Amino acid sequence: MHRSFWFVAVAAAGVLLAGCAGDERVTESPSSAASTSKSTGPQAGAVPGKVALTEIAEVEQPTGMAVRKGDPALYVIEQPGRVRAIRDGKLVAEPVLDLTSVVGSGGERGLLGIAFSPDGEHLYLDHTAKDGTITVVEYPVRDDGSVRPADRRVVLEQPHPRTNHNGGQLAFGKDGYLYISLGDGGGAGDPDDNAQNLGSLLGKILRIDPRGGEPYKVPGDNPFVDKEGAKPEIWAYGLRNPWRFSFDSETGDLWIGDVGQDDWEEVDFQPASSKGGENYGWPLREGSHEFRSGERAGVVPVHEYKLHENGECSVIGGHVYRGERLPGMAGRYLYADFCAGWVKSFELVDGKARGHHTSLENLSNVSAFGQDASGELYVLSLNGQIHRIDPA
Ligand SMILES: [Ca+2]
Repeated sequence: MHRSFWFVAVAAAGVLLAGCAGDERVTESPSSAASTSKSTGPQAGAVPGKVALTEIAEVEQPTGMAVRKGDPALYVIEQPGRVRAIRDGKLVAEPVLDLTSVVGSGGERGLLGIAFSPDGEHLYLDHTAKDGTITVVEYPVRDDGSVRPADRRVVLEQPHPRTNHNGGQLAFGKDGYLYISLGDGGGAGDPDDNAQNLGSLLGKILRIDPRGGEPYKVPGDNPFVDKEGAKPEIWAYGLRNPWRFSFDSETGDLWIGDVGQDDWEEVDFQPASSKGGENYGWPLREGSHEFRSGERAGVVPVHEYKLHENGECSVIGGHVYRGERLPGMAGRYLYADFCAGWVKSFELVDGKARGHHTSLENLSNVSAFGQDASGELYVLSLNGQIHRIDPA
């Protein structure tokens, strides 16, 4: 059985999967390991505590969320190509931007990523064009949060030969640069050998200064700027489909959920002190396991899990919790599985994932997480709902 992409469940279902059975979105008890550690506040060993979901909006196929400096709205993207705003707890009826005429959507394609510049003055979107080309665009944002469609500036275009593995995450690091994830070109097993090829942008995370030049500037301290034949935009490589990645809003550490092939889903970690250039192994390794014969160099994931054991199909990378309302979650990394419908978390202790805990089950098609300015987290379901994670 070939499993090559994460929207497969939706594609197989024809439209979107129906909601989960009932509303049993309650937590399990904390794991015994966590329970036995006395809570000492938001440090190692804290008990995650029970959580509940509060639905804040319903949109069409949400794939990402972002917030803007000085603006209390939550901005959500819809896979078919719209940017929506949630203001004062209400979904604004008129889209901020409607790109449905230029976005190629369906399966794994669509409007896939959103980020605002740290000063809040520019909006960045990652979408596939009608012909599948991965496209990163920029719009100036006016003070009221509105954007003009005519102000579109194309920052990056990368032809993509197949429909699956587009990556699509955008995020600014604490260094002020824009990081962009791209999948390996699709198919299965990286047939074009892109992920290990430094001459291709596919299967990579890029790092650029989008305002430093036209169409952008490559930071001079990127890891491969002086390497002959390498694309200087590359920050990290050896990735299959880094669908969601995030920066820890406190430490600046980078967390990557890289969707696996047939056996292993993985979470990769890169400390904020990294100078870039990490090889995350694909397709030589899937997770920490050999996939294709060859040198097994590179960085192994801090966490991996086996596919299909409980219906798992694709990891959905999340965030390190830095909010206030769930003190037991402080410093824990939350992530999900698209098909299995759970949200789990762990903490990183001496480079190892510890204190694994399941917070939520029976969610439907988790596509992404969101994080607001206070550090509170949201779960997005591809069938429409946007939930905030609250104390139970
Ligand atoms: Ca890997």
